[in-house]
Amino acid sequence: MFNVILFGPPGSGKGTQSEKLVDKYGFVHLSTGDLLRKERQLKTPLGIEAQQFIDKGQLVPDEVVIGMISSALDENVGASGFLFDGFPRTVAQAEALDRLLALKKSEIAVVLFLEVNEEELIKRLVHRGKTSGRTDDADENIQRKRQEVYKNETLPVAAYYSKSKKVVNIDGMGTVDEIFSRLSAQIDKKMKSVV
Ligand code: B4P
Repeated sequence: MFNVILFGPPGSGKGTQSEKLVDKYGFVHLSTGDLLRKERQLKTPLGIEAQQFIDKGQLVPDEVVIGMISSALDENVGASGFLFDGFPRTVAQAEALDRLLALKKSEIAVVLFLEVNEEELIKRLVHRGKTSGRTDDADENIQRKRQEVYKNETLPVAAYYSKSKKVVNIDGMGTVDEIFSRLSAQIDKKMKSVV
């Protein structure tokens, strides 16, 4: 299995780039944001609980998202690789993911870190809010809160994977296609080195 984490702050383009990467490489796409929104649409108890956190710009509790990822991994036995999008968002989630993959005799091959400055992030998210209908896109205060949560709780995940030299920084500014080329080049390079 060849497993990739697409990492970066809210609005850095993880969802946008994931779609293109899945098309090109055939990864199984696991987006915790998408999975949580699906639960919400179905009005499951998990979805209703999660929405209270999402609407405040906070992270959903670790045990909830780790449980979701664990089930998704089990549902995709035989996959040739996973693309993790928006997960892990805390060090506890990263440790749990490493344990879950180890049980499947696998690991993370590379963490691609999309770097975008904060003003551009807020601009993108406020723009997305005009059409997305997402409650967490609705106002700039929630956006600022999400960026703060990212710095305090999620950024340490990059330090965690840096210890095993898995992080590759990618310039996340530019057109969608330019950024996609940068990401693809790094995946191709890494795939060659593990074969
Ligand atoms: P997510 O759904 O993961 O979403 P995101 O971080 O907001 O956005 P992403 O980086 O995917 O940006 P996108 O491509 O859309 O999280 C939502 C919430 O769910 C979290 O706040 C949290 O509460 C909860 N959650 C999810 N996972 C969790 C976890 N593991 N643990 C705990 N809680 C969790 O791009 C943004 C916008 O920019 C789009 O409008 C796009 O069109 C635009 N854009 C993209 N690339 C561009 C470019 N190159 N130039 C200009 N615009 C661009």
